[in-house]
Amino acid sequence: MEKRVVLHLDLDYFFAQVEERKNPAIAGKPIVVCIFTDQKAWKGAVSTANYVARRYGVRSGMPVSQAKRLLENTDAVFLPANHELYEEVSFGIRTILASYAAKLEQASIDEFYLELSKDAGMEEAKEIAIRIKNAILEKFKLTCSIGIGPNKLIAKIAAGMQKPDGLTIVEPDKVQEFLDNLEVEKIPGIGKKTSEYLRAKGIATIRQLRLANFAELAEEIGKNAAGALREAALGIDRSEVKEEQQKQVSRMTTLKEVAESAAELLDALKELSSEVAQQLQMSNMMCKAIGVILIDDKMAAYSRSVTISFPTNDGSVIEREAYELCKEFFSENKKRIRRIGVRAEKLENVSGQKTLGNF
Ligand code: DCP
Ligand code: CA
Repeated sequence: MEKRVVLHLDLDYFFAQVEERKNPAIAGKPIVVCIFTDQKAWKGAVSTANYVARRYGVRSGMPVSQAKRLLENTDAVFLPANHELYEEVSFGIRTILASYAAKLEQASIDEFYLELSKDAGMEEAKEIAIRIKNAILEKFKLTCSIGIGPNKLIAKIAAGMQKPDGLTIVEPDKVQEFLDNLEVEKIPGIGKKTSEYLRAKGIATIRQLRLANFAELAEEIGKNAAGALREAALGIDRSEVKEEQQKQVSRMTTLKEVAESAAELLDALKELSSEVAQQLQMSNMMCKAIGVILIDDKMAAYSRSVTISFPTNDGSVIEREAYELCKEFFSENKKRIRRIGVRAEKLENVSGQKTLGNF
């Protein structure tokens, strides 16, 4: 097996941290980001909470009403999730990471795997991790936790070890030592059922799992599941960092003056569209959809997008569509816009396109 250096990055209490950064006045208070089904009736589920709120027992997925009870008599802040904003931040972080990795895989809105160049040693990997943490802190004022190891499994477990703002490095020859003392639940993907099953058999740590009777496990939970557990217990993971096709190209800018109509956005749209078009041309791509992101003076984000009939990487086409979207937005909303973004979506390779000439 070839030697690899894999880095896993996970943003700390992501949605809540973005909210904290947006409004520093609430930092230090318990913050609960909620997916409301009825905000007035406190109905809905907790999306995430900052670490202050977690100390009171608040967890992702919990009913909002329960979180409210746990935080009674505190100055807790409950906020509705602002997905557009988190997507935008996530995309910006992805862009930072792309410049550090030989391969980059986005595992979720706030988790990434980076494969570092083959000859990067652990020392160099550590330096890269520190630079990445600083870049994200500087640009987005956000902390993250990073794990580095010889494969994705070890990197992911390592990233969770010293949250928040952690950096954990597991040298290839320290993998077993690292795993052995951990509880079996640290293995990503172990569900409640498997964990209860293992614990009922007296298997609580990864060391105990490694030394377990696998023939017996295979008989009881199936060969595949037992095999996967065995490999994880030995720190083996052959899965690759999968670099997906870029899905979108976007550019954002902060306006010099607040805009309250599409006409006031024209100059910015022109410039952003031309930058997006250039980026598409450089990557030999066309887009089949165009979107705009509008962020108002309260930091609320709105987005609109439209699918076009022919793929394009022409700046003036992108600008025209973006302008129409902004007009539509202002006809429906009265908002004071502070930041504006143009996004090319549904990308495809120019070379991959079927043109009449191919037939
Ligand atoms: N999320 C959600 N519902 C869940 C779990 C997560 O809406 N049940 C959202 C909110 C989180 C984001 O996804 O901010 C990332 O999920 P994580 O599991 O990474 O949790 P956090 O980033 O909030 O916290 P941590 O610091 O533990 O990573
Ligand atoms: Ca996270």
